[in-house]
Amino acid sequence: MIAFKTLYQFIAENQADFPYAKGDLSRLLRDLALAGKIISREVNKAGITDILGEAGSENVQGESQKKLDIYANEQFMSTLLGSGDVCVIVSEENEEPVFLNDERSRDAKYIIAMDPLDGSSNIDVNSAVGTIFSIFRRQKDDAAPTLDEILQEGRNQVAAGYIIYGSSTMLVYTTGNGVNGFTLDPTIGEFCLSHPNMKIPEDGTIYSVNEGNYIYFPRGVKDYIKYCQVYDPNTKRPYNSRYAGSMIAEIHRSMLKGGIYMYPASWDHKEGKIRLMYECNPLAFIIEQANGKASTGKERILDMKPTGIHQRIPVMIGSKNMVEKAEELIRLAE
Ligand code: AHM
Ligand code: MG
Repeated sequence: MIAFKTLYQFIAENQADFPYAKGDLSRLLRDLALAGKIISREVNKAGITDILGEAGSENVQGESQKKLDIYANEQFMSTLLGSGDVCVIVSEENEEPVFLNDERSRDAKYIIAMDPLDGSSNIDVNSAVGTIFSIFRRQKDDAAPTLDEILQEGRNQVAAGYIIYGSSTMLVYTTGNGVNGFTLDPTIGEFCLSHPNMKIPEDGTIYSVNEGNYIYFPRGVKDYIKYCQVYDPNTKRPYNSRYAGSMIAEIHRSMLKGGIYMYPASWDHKEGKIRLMYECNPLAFIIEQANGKASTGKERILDMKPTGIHQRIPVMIGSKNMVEKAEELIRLAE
């Protein structure tokens, strides 16, 4: 008999990671995993069901169709707000924060920022997509959290994770005590511990950036891309270029093989494209917990005070030595 550990067993065994929580954070992680399983099911059958299609359009039965990113958002919203543990959710799909609006809100301790389905345009071409989540714990007990309490620095996160819906579905998360990865076994419907104590290699040979935008990038970013392409056997250059257009796929590959993912600022995206609160912060927390580095090219992502819930920033995330080299060339170009 092969021994394995399910996510639920793992969470129960590691309660000591969050002494302040009385089972509520464990419950929250289990709720996220449950919603993830439902999304995984829908993503897997996306090509053959009516759910694939433009939001607002109608299927042949006259029922309105939903795109999977809207479906995923509704699934996470109802699971998380239904639990009573979450007082507010910031989502890529909602312009404003969504509050728990009933008598349980006073006891709901958690603030969640999430991208329910990142890279969702990849669904249409059967490539990997992902869910990203960031969890903060409320510091105050009074009524609903203010915007200022929602706009916390990423270093205050108590947990963060991503779920990748790829050739298999995996959930990777941290509570600030290392990173662990769980693969969904569809035959038993459980996430099972498959990647304990994940560490990203210090160095890598893969860089991921939308090189079609090269002309628009600042000098230092161009210098780093050129650095990646120079012949130097001592540093295993030129590096390989891989870009799926789905951040979770790039970050997950970097976690396993080493690499750097970049979405820099450019002429047409002055602030960059990737959102601080629900895309960069959780991935930065995970990458740092795995010994990697997450930067804007100039500063540590987890130290940034968000100025708005949908704020965008330039990002460089991945193997420590690769990110540091990129930062060095950006500094030199100034
Ligand atoms: P989204 O949140 O609208 O899906 O955008 C985020 C995605 C990332 O997953 C991916 O790395 C990037 O956008 C791709 O953008 P581009 O097509 O500009 O390279
Ligand atoms: Mg996104």
